[in-house]
Amino acid sequence: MSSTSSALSDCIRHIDTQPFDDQKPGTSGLRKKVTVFQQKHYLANFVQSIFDALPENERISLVIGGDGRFFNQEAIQIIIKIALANGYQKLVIGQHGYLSTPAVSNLIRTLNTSGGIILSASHNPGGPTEDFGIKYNNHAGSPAPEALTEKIFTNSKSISQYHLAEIDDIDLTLCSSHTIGNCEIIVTDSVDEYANCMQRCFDFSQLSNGFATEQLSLNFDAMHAITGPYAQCLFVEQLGANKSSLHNATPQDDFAGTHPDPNLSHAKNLVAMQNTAEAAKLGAASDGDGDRNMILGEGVFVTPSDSLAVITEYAEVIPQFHAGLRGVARSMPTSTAVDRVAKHLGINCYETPTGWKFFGNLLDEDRISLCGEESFGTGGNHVREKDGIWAVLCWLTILQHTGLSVKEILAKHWQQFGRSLYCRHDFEAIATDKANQLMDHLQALCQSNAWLDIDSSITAVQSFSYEDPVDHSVSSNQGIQVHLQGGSRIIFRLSGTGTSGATLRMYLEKVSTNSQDYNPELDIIAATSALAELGYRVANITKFTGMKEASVIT
Ligand code: VG1
Ligand code: CO
Repeated sequence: MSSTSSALSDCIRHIDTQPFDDQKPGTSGLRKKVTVFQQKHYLANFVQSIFDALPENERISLVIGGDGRFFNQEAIQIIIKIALANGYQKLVIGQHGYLSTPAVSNLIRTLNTSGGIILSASHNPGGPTEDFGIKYNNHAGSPAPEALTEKIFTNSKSISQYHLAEIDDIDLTLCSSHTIGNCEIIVTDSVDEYANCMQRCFDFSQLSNGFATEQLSLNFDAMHAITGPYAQCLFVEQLGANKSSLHNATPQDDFAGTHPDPNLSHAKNLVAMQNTAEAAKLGAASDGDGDRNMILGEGVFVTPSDSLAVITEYAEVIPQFHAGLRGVARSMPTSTAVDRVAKHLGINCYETPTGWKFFGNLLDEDRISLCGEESFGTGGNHVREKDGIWAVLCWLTILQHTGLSVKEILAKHWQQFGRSLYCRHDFEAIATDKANQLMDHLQALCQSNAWLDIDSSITAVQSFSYEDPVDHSVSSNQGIQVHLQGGSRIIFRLSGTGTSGATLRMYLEKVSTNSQDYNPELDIIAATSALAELGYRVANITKFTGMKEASVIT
């Protein structure tokens, strides 16, 4: 416990600055190369623009933490100094500057702070020449809604001054508490509160029993990123999973030079492990900031869309949802597997634009209890972010309750609900003007009937627009949907998280009730190749981008 009694006002400086014109937050905050953030005033401008966008009564207390990537520490010290100069009364910071994204959301909610700042570029690589990011979450713990990010962007274009307290850096290595002027600065354990939250959501004594009796076993890959300490505490120390269950569990500021993206391309070692005799009942991985998850069984991969549908199907065995689900939601490109389960359960299923911020109001209003995205994101009403570790605990609970293997759970699920064969083709590093031309072409297609001539299987081409049922805000141009006979779809949208050029995403969903398609070993790329071929034709991908194939297929 330390206290600095000298008047804070003596340390406050008002620093003149010039606006940067590129601080528009994307799908999940502002993401740029580290070198961009290292420019003089760049981060400070953005942070001041956040604070200026908030009403005074929302500038009281703040949680700050990040995924530990390169520049995390420096950024936190800058944010502390700007927050002090802007009159914040309480700052809560994760020890070593570490907090996973769901842990920030949880701390905001448990400590009832006015908001939080998360430093992360999620699954993007880290290091001096790689990516960094920052985003603001509101008092509900939810990523700032569009109205607020617009305000922040507007401020960033006209900022002329920011305020900063010239104090020594705060030591983040130990949990401690400091008083500076009227502000209390607390350095808190990164895991404790989150672990308490998980205890409230799941039955830990039952799960421990599952590990003790070897009914459960786990291979978890933290991908050298933030979830290592969380996995150590929850899976090993609290649930008794074997220490050897954890892989790459020490956070590193460059993720050991890897791409901390939990999918079949980037978590290859885990996938390989799950295809051997040493496979655990459940294989899982999480991303840079701990909000994504990948679920594997013994020799089987669960698409994130199927994972959402299965968790919905078995929700009542998860203590958090024992009273049943209020409703569920998925982002528009996520497969319709969850819709079929929701229909069966007689609950609402909302379709939102891509990005977790769109689930916030639905969760706050208790219209939904569970939601997810095809991009390896699943989450519940316990926080306002997707939550990787939580999804793993959901699956462990389901495996234990049913006594079935992941493969058997999927087989049963498809038998009852049909299967959405699903994959995503990403076309990366496209020149921005070419990508925009391609999207303009698709927009034009929506306005005309020209798609009628492309293929007889197309039933409609629509630009997705969303009206939030709670605050009635409208978000238009959220992607193009090509609807096909039988409920299949092809979807196009541009990524809003990249840091160079544009990325086109083409999502393919083939809905099948043909039991031959229920083979978990089915080659999904081959099974959806006709859809892919149609997608290339509809969007004229090769003509606009020059690319004959996708950079990555997940
Ligand atoms: C991607 C995903 C989206 C997700 C977002 C943030 O956005 O598609 O579903 O919400 O990343 O996730 P985009 O605009 O690049 O498609 V994370 O784990 O990067 O915070
Ligand atoms: Co993430």
